[in-house]
Amino acid sequence: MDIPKIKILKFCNLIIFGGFIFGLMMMSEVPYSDAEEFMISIPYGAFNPELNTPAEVWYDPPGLRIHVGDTVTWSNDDREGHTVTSGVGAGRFDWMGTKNLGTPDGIFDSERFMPGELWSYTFEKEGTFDYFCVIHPWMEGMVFVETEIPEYPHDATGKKFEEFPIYQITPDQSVEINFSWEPVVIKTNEKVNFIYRFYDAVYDLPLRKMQYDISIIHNGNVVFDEKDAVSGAGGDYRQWIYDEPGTTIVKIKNIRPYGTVAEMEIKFTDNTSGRLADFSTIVYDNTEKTFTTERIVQPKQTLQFYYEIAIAIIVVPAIMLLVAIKYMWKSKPTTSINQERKSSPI
Ligand SMILES: [Cu+2]
Repeated sequence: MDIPKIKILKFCNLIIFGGFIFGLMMMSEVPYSDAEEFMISIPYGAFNPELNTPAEVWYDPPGLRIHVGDTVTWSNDDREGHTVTSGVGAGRFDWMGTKNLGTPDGIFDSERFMPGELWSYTFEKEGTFDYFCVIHPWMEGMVFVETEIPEYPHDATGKKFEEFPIYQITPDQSVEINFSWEPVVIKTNEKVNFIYRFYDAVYDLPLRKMQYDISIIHNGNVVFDEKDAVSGAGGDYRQWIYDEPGTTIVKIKNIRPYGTVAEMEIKFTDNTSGRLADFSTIVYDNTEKTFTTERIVQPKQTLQFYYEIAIAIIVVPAIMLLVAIKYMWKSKPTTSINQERKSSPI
C-alpha cells in the first residue's frame, strides 16, 4: 500500500511544477485592463420611419457589447435632433397605430442633441440596456454591458498580484506560505487547482511535512472544510469547481509540524492561533461553460481511487479463482455420482 502514496507524491510534485511554470508564463504577458471608448452613429435618415429612408439602422451599430466602465459616445449624423433615452421604444410600426411613444426607464437620457453634436455615457453596471429616441420612438438600440474578466491573477478587489505565486507570512512570523492557483483567473464550472507550499519564515527553507486545516469560503459560506490535512514534500494542492460567481477566500489555519519532524529548524509552540493565512480572489461567471460533469478529485480521493484499483486487481481475480475452484470441486462429485448411477447394475 506504499506504492500509491509515492505515486501521489510524484503526481503532486508534477502539478506544483506545472503550476509554477504556468505562473511564470502568465506573469510575462498580462495586459492591464483599461476602460475603452465606443462610438455609435445616428445615421442620416433616422428621422424618417418610412421604408424608403436611407438609414439602414437607427443607431449604428444597433447592438453594442461593452464592458463595465466603458464609455459610449453617440454622434448625431442625421439632419434632425435626436435623443438617446434608456427604456423601450415603440418599434417601427407600432407607434403609428397605437400612438405608443415608448417608455423611458430613467437610467440615462441625453435629451435632444442636434446634428453634428455628440453625447457620451459611461456604463458602470452590467446588464442589457435598451434605449430609444423620444422624438422618433421607432429608433431603438441596445447596449450589452458585461463584467470584464481580467487575464491576470488578482485579489478580491480586482487588484493585480504583481508576484504570483503569492507569498504570505503567518501573523506569528513562523511560516511563509507560497500560494497560487491554476488557471490564474477562476471561472465557474471549471476545475481550479489551489497549489501551496510551506516555508520556514526565518530560514526560508521548505517545511517538508506540515499538518493544517484548509477551508474555502465562497460568498460568505464555507463550501469546503478539511481538518488535519498533511502536506507532502513538494507541498500540497486542493481542487475545486465553483458553481456560482462571487468572492472566494481560501483559508489555511493551525499550521503545525506533522508527527516528529527532526529536521525542523525552528521550534514551534503549541499555540497555532497565529499560524494562518488567507488568499482571496474573484470567481467569474463562465459564459462558455454553463455546467460541468467534472468531478472534484481531492488528494484524499485520489488515494481512495488507487485503493479501488488495487481492489480490482487483487480482489476481483481472487473471487473469480475461488468461484472457479468451487465450481470444479462441486462438479467432480456430481460426475462421479452420475457415473455411479450409470454403472449401477440392475
Ligand atoms: Cu430621433
